[in-house]
Amino acid sequence: MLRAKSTPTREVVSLDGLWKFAVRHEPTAVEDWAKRFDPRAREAAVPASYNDLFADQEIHDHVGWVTYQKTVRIPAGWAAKEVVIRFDAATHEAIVWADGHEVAHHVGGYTPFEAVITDFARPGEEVTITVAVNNQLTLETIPPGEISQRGERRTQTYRHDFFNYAGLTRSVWLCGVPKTRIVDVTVTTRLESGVARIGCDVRLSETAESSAVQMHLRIKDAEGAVVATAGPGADTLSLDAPTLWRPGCGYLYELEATAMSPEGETLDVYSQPFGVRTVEVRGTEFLINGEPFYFTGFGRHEDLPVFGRGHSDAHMVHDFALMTWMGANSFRTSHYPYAEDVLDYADRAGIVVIDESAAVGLNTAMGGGEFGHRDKPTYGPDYVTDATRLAHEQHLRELIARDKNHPSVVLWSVANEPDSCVDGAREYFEPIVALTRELDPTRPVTFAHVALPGAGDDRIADLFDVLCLNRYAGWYFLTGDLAVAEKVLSRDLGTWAKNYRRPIIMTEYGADTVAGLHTAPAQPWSEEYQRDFLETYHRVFDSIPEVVGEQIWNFADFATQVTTHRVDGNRKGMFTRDRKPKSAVADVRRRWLELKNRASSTPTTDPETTAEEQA
Ligand code: BDP
Repeated sequence: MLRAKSTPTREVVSLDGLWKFAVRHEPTAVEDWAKRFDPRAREAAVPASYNDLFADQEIHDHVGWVTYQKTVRIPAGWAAKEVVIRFDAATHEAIVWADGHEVAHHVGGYTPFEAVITDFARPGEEVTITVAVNNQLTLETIPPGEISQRGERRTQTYRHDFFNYAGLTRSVWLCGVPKTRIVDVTVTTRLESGVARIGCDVRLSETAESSAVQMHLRIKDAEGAVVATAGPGADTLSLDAPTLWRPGCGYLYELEATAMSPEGETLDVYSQPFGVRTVEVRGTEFLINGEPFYFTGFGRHEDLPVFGRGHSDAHMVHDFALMTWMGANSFRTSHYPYAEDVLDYADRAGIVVIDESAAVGLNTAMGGGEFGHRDKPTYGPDYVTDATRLAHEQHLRELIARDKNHPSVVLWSVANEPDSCVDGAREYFEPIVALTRELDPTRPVTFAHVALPGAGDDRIADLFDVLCLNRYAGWYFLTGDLAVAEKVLSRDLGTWAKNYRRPIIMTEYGADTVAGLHTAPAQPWSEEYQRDFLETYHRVFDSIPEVVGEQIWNFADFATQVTTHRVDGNRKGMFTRDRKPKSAVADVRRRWLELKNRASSTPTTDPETTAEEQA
């Protein structure tokens, strides 16, 4: 789905700001909420999760529907436009009404959706938008969860280890767009003998005019100079000696598509940024532009005080600045698709992204980040069913449609820590992987593997291109015993390397660390232990050539559901929740800057030669 943006033919109005907000208790019929505007309702900020905005336990813990309302004036000049409202995300389910008429219903808390509201949008006049948002997770949602009743109270349980923040967590846009318009653009790039072939698939809305539309394409370089053009009928453009998108140097071109009527009238213009780069898994190497790439960085969360999972440009800029300062070159969008603003920014910053779906918690042996006792089988009528898989597939469709054009995205992660060693796992994941490859044949596919089953027990890893492993020896087990943990980790990684002959990225490793807690000798929870823990893991990585990346869990401390093993959230951050560095930052920074220097002084393979070799 295209981003909301202004172009010569499109106008956008941001609906971010304060919206009237109310917590709803069923069984009121949901559509009744849209019938009246309550001027006395409290106000909530958008974008933000609503949970931490108020000092109100009931709102913080609410399970079910809330409503947001805003009255907006349609710009007077939009008479000839189609009016579309676009939600960058509503977590997890949303129903939208325009002046009481239902215009959209969407399930999936981290992908965008839009609705045409032209019939209710009179230029120069006001329209009231009501959005009901439901935060419930069920066995038919991704991620899954379960609802139960505790006396009068409805409660939500889920097996993933981050707080179920909800609401209008990303921007909302009102767009005035042409009726005959571009609705989708897919850019693919290929390198052949020093020339980049740019495949452009531009889709139009279906109107009486669209079959006669002529599409004109041109590519501008980063300075805005036109470097390639194509007339109607062409869907491939060429760039001689293109400047490549590289880790650390996010060079972007822009594809400008202009839809024209046969009479030469401009109907719509849309510009899509893209980068020219190759990604390939070859043997045990992960290659970007034909050069071996070693991932350094973090698993992260969209998690902030007050905002919850709400997007904030200021915090995004700051987080990227801290990551770059540390020498990180990558992160994983653990454990859901992040705001599109974040991927746009990663494209420009040259930061490499492992793009993860929201499929987390598909594992009854896990609960809130801890290994529990499996209370029921994961795959079967009581937990992950066909309905869960269908929701997962729909989510992947929306994720890949949204993120396919980002050069920063080099790898899809279809799930975090699913149950992979039991009956049903292979049957579940075979179609999931096949669908991902069909939706995007240009990127490799992975999943993040939980520590529980050993290399011998896993039933799905061979379906994937890259092994992403999450490990906690020395924390959840062998707690405090890093000497033995080192041996166990080394044996574990060595076995995976030998059995699978694929690149390994350590996508999680870390120890909860309370900032300011110091002990001698190093004890779990102290800053000294975090430092020793990471140093131990790094020694092991350096001894196993198949390890092509390390992403520490986590970039910053984050909010979780309340349990007895979390004190004010998960404390495995290298930074506190308000982004103060813990002691280990200095050591890791030294290591990553050194790895970076080593990589930039290593002679590199010519990416064009590599592309030719592949062909
Ligand atoms: C892993 C999960 C991650 C948790 C982490 C932890 O992938 O979401 O937060 O453990 O326990 O199992 O800190």
